[in-house]
Amino acid sequence: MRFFVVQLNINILMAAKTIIITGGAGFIGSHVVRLFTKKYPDYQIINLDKLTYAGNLTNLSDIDKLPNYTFEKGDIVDAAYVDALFDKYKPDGVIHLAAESHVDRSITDPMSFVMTNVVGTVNLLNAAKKTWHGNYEGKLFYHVSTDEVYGELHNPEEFFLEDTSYDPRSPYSASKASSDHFVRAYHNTYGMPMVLSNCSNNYGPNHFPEKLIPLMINNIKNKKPLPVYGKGENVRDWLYVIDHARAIDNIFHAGKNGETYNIGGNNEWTNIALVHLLCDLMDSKLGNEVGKSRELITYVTDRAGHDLRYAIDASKLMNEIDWKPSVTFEEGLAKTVDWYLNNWSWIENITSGDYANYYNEMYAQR
Ligand code: NAD
Ligand code: TDX
Repeated sequence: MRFFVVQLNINILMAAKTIIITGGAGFIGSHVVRLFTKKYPDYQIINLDKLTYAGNLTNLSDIDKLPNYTFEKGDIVDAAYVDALFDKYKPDGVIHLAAESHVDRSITDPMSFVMTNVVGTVNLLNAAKKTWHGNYEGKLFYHVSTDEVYGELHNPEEFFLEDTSYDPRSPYSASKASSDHFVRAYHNTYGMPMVLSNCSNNYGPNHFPEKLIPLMINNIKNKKPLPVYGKGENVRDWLYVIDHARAIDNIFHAGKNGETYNIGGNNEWTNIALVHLLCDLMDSKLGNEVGKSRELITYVTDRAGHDLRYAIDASKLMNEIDWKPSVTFEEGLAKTVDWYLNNWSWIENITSGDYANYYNEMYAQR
């Protein structure tokens, strides 16, 4: 019976569809847009992105000529704009990734996180509600969230489960937790069909170089200090970004209405062990003397309110929906380092701000 229901959902959702993917020019969003445009040629994929400092259309330069791909530059905080966009495309599905995503920025500027992550999400929910107008057949609002909403773990035996109580401890995680609550509230109050996933730390190509792994790769290459916060003992559970995109695909098509799914790599590393690994990998790729890059490690003042450990139990997703990571951490990290070294202009353009030119050349005249 359960198999029949899942199969029915897949069939309904595989028919030609229009899907608005928000934040599709960002790190994870660009991998989701690529997967959906290539795997589902019958779907029309609308990428709605404001192109903040973190949005970069060169992430999608290999697929942006596909006939089922459209880019719309816009701000989810602008309710009138969002309403008009939904009216124009009348989407069947929304996959919502747009967000302010960097914890350190949320500490210095919490309000931009409230605006995009909370107000922006509610604007999207309202637009979907108006467009679908109670006719929810074949419709779905997919909200992409984070493991940080669950707070931090101290007991090494403990993992975040879908029913772990929320305990956000940074302005970023508080804004994501709030948006999660709104999505569930719209499901409960208005019957909005939704699924939600909470994923652990992603890594891979196109990761913005303010985040730990690409920042370290960039600094190692440029022989700059490697800033490790505090004692480097904080633990993160790392997942290859393409495996997150695959999980989103499977949950979008086979997830149960109203349900939450945790996504994680079962792959915990202290920050210092990970930085050591990256130093050694980069030294071998760059032909450096063994141990050379470790000399760049510099312990710096800890992040305020730094969460100690995140660790996801993804067994619900693995058991109820067919998904498991496709690469080991060793493979994924080697692919990631190779991608950065082979696409060094990507990181150079970002650090010099040149990537905005791509938008100006490709879209601004249209
Ligand atoms: P990112 O910062 O790389 O990309 C965010 C994208 O959203 C950018 O393209 C940006 O231009 C766009 N955006 C920001 N504000 C906008 C606005 N007001 N209107 C329209 N577009 C806007 O983020 P990411 O790391 O790819 O994360 C994507 C989503 O996944 C976020 O919701 C984040 O909370 C969640 N998430 C991230 C991770 C991770 O490890 N990176 C893990 C779990 C969940
Ligand atoms: O320079 C650094 N030095 C350092 O020690 C940076 C940038 C980070 N760190 C530490 C802080 C964290 O313990 O490394 C760890 C990872 O830091 P980030 O890459 O900033 O990620 P994190 O704070 O764990 O949040 C990430 O995972 C969950 C994403 O940025 C979020 O968007 C996602 O929701």
